[in-house]
Amino acid sequence: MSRSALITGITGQDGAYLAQFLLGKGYRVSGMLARRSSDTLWRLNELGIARDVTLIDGDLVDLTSILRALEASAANEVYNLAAQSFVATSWRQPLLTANVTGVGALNVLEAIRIHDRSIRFYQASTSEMFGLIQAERQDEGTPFYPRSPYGVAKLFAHWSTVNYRESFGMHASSGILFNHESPLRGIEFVTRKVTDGVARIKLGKASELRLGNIDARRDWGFAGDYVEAMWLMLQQERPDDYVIATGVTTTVREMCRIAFAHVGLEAERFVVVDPAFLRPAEVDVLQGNPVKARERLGWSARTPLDDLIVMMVDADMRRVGRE
Ligand code: NAP
Ligand code: G4F
Repeated sequence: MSRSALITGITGQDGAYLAQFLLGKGYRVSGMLARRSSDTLWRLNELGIARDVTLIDGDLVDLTSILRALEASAANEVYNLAAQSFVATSWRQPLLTANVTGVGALNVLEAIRIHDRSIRFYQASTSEMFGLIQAERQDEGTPFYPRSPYGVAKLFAHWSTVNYRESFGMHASSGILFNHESPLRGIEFVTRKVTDGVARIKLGKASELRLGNIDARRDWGFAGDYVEAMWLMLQQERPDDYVIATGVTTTVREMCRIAFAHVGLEAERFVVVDPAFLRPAEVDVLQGNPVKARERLGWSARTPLDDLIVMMVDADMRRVGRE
């Protein structure tokens, strides 16, 4: 019997890669499409899969639209990737973030509980929940301490997932994913902002790159590797929570150096620290411990940061060159 998956957030970075991955496994793939006025299909088009997926109108804050999407897709697996996912925006739109990123996940869980409890559920949890870190390397047992409205909303969604697993016996798993990037990353996130900026400077279309806290450290991996871990979680006999990370932490400053060096430039000559990009509260450092994922799922990150950044700079050189 062919398997069917519903992805909320299919037009986002992870949604596009996950859709491609599941199509490759022979799934029928449906995705929830929130009403937007501009072109949100660019990632699916770039991967060449826009025509291979079924798009269903719906919004995470509208429970009835999720119920309709479950019905229309006949999904056996639901991946809840939709969110207001940009941390900086969450201070400017805290209530929207709480509604979409937090309560939205509960809406999906409720829809599954009402429609068919045997549907397997994946929640896109995040290392932002660790925030002000309580252990040098964060694993599934590390206490949470979110530092943004986004982190708080994700923690609500995370515990809702655990609660529905324990209350209703649902196969609900939570992937605590550390930062993952790709050429399909949104331009507002720091890696893509840097690789796009490098391309513009190299091609003479910009003269500087303004950033915020370049001493922040992140555990960066490749999104294409991480979507496999999502799928693996739903193939396990029992639902559970897993940290997905590389285990390596790097400063924004060093990431910039890698990106500029790839096109023969020195980052220090072009990066300008601009207080406008500092956050009201910062997550200074994240470094995951993905041992459980390696041992139970057989998953580990495959793409080193240098390769990832080179892939992103090359993609942005092509894009900016075409403009
Ligand atoms: P992304 O590129 O920002 O994608 C977010 C998706 O959510 C988009 O498809 C967006 O649709 C959709 N969306 C936003 N509001 C919605 C609403 N009200 N109803 C329905 N859909 C809505 O995020 P991503 O990087 O792919 O991340 C995927 C998920 O993993 C997110 O939940 C994120 O918080 C979480 N996460 C990401 C990372 C990471 O490093 N990337 C790490 C940990 C966790 P439009 O395209 O129409 O805006
Ligand atoms: O790329 P960022 O915006 O990602 P952030 O805040 O870590 O959040 C991302 O990863 C989370 C997983 O931990 C996801 F849950 C979340 O949805 C999102 O995908 O910022 C990374 C770091 C921060 O410390 C930020 O302060 O880079 C620093 N930074 C310095 N200058 C900047 C900038 N970030 C952005 N976006 N823009 C800057 O100019």
